[in-house]
Amino acid sequence: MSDYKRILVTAALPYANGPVHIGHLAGCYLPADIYVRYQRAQKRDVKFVGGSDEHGVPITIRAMKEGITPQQVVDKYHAIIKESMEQMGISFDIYSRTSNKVHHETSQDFFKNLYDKNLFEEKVTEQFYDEKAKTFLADRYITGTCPVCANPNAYGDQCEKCGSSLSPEQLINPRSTLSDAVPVKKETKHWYFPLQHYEAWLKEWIIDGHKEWKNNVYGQCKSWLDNGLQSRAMTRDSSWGIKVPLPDAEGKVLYVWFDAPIGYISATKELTENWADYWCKDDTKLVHFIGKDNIVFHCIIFPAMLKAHGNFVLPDNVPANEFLNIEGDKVSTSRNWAVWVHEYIKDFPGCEDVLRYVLCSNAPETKDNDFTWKGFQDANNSELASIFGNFVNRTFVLMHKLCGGKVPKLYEEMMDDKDRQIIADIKAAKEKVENLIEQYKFRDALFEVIDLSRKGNKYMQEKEPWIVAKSLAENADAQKSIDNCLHICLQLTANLAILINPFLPNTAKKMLGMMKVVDKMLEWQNAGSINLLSVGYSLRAPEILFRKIEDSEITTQIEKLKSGLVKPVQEPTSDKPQVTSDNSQETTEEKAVASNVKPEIVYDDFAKLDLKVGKIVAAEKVEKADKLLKLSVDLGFETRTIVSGIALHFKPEDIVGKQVVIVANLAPRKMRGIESNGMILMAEDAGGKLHFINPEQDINPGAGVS
Ligand code: B3M
Ligand code: ZN
Repeated sequence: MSDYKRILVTAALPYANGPVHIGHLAGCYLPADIYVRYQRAQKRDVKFVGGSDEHGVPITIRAMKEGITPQQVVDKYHAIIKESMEQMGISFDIYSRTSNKVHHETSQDFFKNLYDKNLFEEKVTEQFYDEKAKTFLADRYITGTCPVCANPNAYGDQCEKCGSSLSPEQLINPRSTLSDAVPVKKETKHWYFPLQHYEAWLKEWIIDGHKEWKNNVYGQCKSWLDNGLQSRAMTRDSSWGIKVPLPDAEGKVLYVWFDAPIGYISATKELTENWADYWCKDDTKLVHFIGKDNIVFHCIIFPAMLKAHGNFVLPDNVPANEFLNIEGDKVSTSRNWAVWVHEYIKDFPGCEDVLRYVLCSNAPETKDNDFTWKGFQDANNSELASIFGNFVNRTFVLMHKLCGGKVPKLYEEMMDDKDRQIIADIKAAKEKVENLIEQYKFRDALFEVIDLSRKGNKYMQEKEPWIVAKSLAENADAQKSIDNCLHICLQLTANLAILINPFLPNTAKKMLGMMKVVDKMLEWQNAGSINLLSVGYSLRAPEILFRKIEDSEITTQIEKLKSGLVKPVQEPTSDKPQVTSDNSQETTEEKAVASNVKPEIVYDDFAKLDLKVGKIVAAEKVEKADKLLKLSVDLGFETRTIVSGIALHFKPEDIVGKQVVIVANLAPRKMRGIESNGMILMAEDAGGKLHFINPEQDINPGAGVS
């Protein structure tokens, strides 16, 4: 660390297409937060940046599913995610979002920089196009059979079953995930970043230069590099995203994986005017915390981009975690097999640190790991509460009972080997925890903290001050022995507060309250000292640090999980975008609530409707029919006759000139001898009054509605 002047920590930007679950926390947010809190306690110059990833296919798919705009999707989920992060104590210095102006500009400048240096290859290729949905099918909009493992649901960019990285052309029997249509090939131009030009440099930088990276990270990089790199398109055909800043790039946006990591730079710009110190000076230590599915982007593609740009530092480390499974099964947001953070906070108020503890002590640091509710309960009841909490509580209770509620004196001349050993243990714990955190081994580091409290319990058990107290009358040294034990236990408690602080900040805060000391005590340099609490200082009554978690609470959670009742704010979404429509998490209860909704249809059903904007150019009453009006509707390419049952609501002369939405491909139907060719869409308000559905402002008749 000594070679660095400042540390910049990033945590992957979650897609703002759904709430966060505990797998996200365990994967990168919690380890990043622990690291940052520790660095802050070391009084090092550290900044922690993050934010929502608001572009790309995951967002547009979510918008389609919820029937809202991509902007509405990101506004909604950004707010939810940000709140969950705050509640869990993930202490970002800034939690930004990639829809911000500064980010659009920063990404476009970055692109222009590479473009002006002639680093992109401009290629016109044939890409899959969905003629029904009238759109190119990038990445996850296309599925088919994996050529490697025959998984029938591989995506256009990756097979999630065997992990192969794919291009859409490689898929056997490709299908559009939008309409299920068989896509056709159509020409389109894109800008490709020739990763192969950076292969030799990447090998030198990672394979030779970063042997200290975690095995899972180093191994994945090596296998990518051994397989050889290829040019990768850095633009997409889409209407949602950052516009390609070139004159001939209508309808093209930056590839989400081009802009998202630049989001770290934009967020730093927003955070501080000294952002360039963090990004451009060699004595910055840049650390990216991510989940394993993001390794290639952070270790290969983004560094190659940074290298190509030339002005930026490269990551010193990318400590990626593996995945956290739930009750033995892979997290699946579409099946709602997940523990949602905002749900947890509601169900276990005040127990944020317990979740932090469980996720860290069981973190998937080297391999996938399993979260079980039973394990959660055990970790709380038999580690946190009965080891750590118990030690602190006993120390306080005995100090009040046997030492008058004040920090007793330490009689050095009476110290024995046990006293000296526990003091040595305190000093050793500091070193161990510190080394482990610096090596991103948070699990082991946390174990050392708990282990120190375990040693505290053992020490107290051996010293038995409550037994010694019985001999106070006949033994002149009894009080001194009690005082020594409790003096040491109190100093140990103060040390525990410092050591636990990066992991369980709320607990550390509570402990400060009990000891009546200020935040400053938590500075890391204070750890290892046994002079943290002054003799004679009176302390508060103990507070219970960890309440017991009851069996019934666990049963409830397991039932919730199994019955799919743990419902995120909307239909859950995937961190890895799921493109198939999947409503399996909808429970009977929810169906009943939504019973005024017609039975579900698939996109194909919807795609059969041809909805168009029309303009009413003439209207008259139909003879002998109170309710009917005969309308002439201009559709741009033709004028239609449509008979509509709206005569009780509108006068013919009032509606001429109005724009309406019609179903243009409804089979003709005769009413009162007049052939009606279509149907006008109307909304009915609570009072039964009808309203036209029309565009916000007049547009050309014939415009499609979808
Ligand atoms: N949003 C992918 C993910 O959530 C992506 C991370 C971006 S980090 C720059 O898996
Ligand atoms: Zn496969």
